[in-house]
Parts: sequence; structure tokens; C-alpha cells
Amino acid sequence: MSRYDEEAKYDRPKRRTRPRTKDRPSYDDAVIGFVTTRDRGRYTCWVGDRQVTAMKARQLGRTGVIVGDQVKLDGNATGDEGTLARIVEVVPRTTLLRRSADDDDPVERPLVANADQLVIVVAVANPEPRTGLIDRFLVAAYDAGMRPLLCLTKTDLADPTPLLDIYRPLGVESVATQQGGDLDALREQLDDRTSVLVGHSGVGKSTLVNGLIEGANRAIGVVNDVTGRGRHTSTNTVVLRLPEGGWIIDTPGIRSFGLAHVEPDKLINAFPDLADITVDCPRGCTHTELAPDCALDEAVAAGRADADRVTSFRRLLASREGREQKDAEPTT
Ligand SMILES: Nc1nc2c(ncn2[C@@H]2O[C@H](COP(=O)(O)OP(=O)(O)OP(=O)(O)O)[C@@H](O)[C@H]2O)c(=O)[nH]1
Ligand SMILES: [Mg+2]
Repeated sequence: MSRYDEEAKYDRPKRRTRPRTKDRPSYDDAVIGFVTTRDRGRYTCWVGDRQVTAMKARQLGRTGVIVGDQVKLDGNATGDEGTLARIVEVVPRTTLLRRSADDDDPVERPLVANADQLVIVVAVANPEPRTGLIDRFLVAAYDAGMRPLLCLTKTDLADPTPLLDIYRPLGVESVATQQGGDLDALREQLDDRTSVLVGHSGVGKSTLVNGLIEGANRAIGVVNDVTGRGRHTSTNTVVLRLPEGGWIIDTPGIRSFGLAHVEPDKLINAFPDLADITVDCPRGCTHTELAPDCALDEAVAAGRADADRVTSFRRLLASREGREQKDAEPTT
């Protein structure tokens, strides 16, 4: 073959007779896996009762695969020792928990897919609770379309009532727990749901997981007596199957939670009673306490809305804008 022919081969590729996409196999009958954890580019997926190790197929490119995703698997999906399947497609997600950029971390991060409940784990003491972060988690839950559940831990150390009082006007479900205590109330809330545990390091997330699932063996850290800070014991996000049905997802403790991506309108939709009132607001109303002629103020004055509920809702709005960020700041 002459040099000319060699080049011609690349310059003028044979015309394709069919569009490119048709050349790709269709994965309609592919095996579906549920991504339970990720470790350096290797994903562990449940396929029925088998655990399969998989990696992203090249064609997925930059498409992210995260814990909680349902994925189509190609190649060897037997889960046999030494085998590796390929993730060829991510099934559209029903929910997406994500946090946006903040000072420590300039990248917007999708955290968990397809979960239906966000369990906001807060220790009543050691580390001290920070309402700013709780508010931000609530906003993230409403934005993601997840049901929030407040789980107050370490109730052997302090009374949970003051914290519960703060969140009562928002109608957030809550449970109180203590290490070695009865977890039935929590179990009932987790039943048949896919729940993500979030909270500061050291609040007792992994302790809860170990209490709920025999043999879970999640590592437990200690809270520094002097600083009240956890040690960031859990470093990866893991999904575990609950014996009674449902899934629980343990995440590493976090310091802050960016909410720049959240739209105020989406937040108010999580409070249908307030959303009904705000249809009377002026165009472009921000619904904050500074907003002129906000219908929420009129409704409170006329006794048609609960003042505490409106105040609490506005606190969430403010936390979204980062005004409460300080309160949510690091415990590490
Ligand atoms: N007094 C008391 N201590 C608890 C309770 N629950 C957990 N702890 C302690 O709190 C410490 C931290 O618990 P972990 O379960 O590791 O906390 P975590 O939230 O998983 O922390 P990270 O993985 O770092 O995010 C451990 O020393 C636990 O024994 C409780 O109800 N009461
Ligand atoms: Mg942990």
C-alpha cells in the first residue's frame, strides 16, 4: 500500500450505511444493578441477591454514576470471583440529593440517587447541635423531593425537647434515639424506604446503622472531648439492606452543605399550605420577611397562617441563601 493510499484510508472513511447510533447494541434486555458503593472507579452493584463488581463503560464518558443509581450492566454480571461487569447506562433517577459548591469544595456534587428519605442525624449534645446545618439539610431534602426525618441521637446526654420544638412548626417527622436503646420508632420510619443518613461527623450515624443491621460492622469513631469534633470515621457512602425491607445509606460526616442550586419556588412547593397563600403575592415576590406585600404576612395577620410556621419557612429560605452558613460551619 502506497503512502497515498494509507492516508486516503483515514481521510475518506467508508461511508456508513446506517446512522451511528444504530450500530450500538440496544441494552433493553440488560441486567439491572443497584449501585451500593464505589471504590476508586469500581462500583459494587446488587443484582437480585448477587453482588457484582462493575466499571463504567467507555461510552458513558463523563456521565456520573453514584450510589443509589440503577444501572444497566453488560458483560459478565455473574458476580463470580474475579469477574467485572460494565455499566453501559444509568436509568433516569427519581430523586437526586446534591450539594453545590462551597468554600471547601468548588465542585457541585451529586451525592445519592433514587433515595426517598433524608434522615438528618443530629446529636442533642457532643457535638452540639447546629440548627443552621439542620435547616440546610431540610432545604436539600425538599429540593431533592425527599421526605425529611429528624433523628435526634445521644438523648442519654440531653433532653431533645428544645430541638424538637424548633422543628415542630415545619411538621418534620422526628425520632429520638440513644446508643443501646430501642430503635423500633426509627425502624418504623425506615420501613420499605430508601433512606440516607446525613449529619456532622460524630453524631452517631454509623452507630445507628450497626444497631439496625446485625453484622453491618460500620466503623465507629470517637468525638474529641475538648473540641467536640468527630473524627470523620466513615469515608465512603455505603448502601445496606435493612432486614425488615428497605435500604439505608450511611454517608461520611460533612461540615457544610452548599445550596446554591436550590430555587425558592421549589422550596415553597414543599409546603402546599403556604404555596396556596403565595399565589396572591406580587410578581417576583421572594417571600422573605423583607419582601413588600408578601401574602404570607397578610395571612398571618388575618389568622389564616401560623406565624411560627411562616417564620420557620423563612428561616429555611434564608439558610438557602447562605445567611445561616456561619452556624453550619465546620466542626472539624
Ligand atoms: N452518649 C452517646 N454516645 C453515642 C451515641 N451514639 C453514638 N455515640 C458515640 O458517638 C461517637 C461517634 O459515633 P459514630 O457512629 O462513629 O458517628 P458518625 O456520625 O458515623 O461519624 P462519622 O463517620 O465521622 O461521620 C462514638 O464514640 C459513639 O459511641 C448515643 O446515643 N449516646
Ligand atoms: Mg460514620
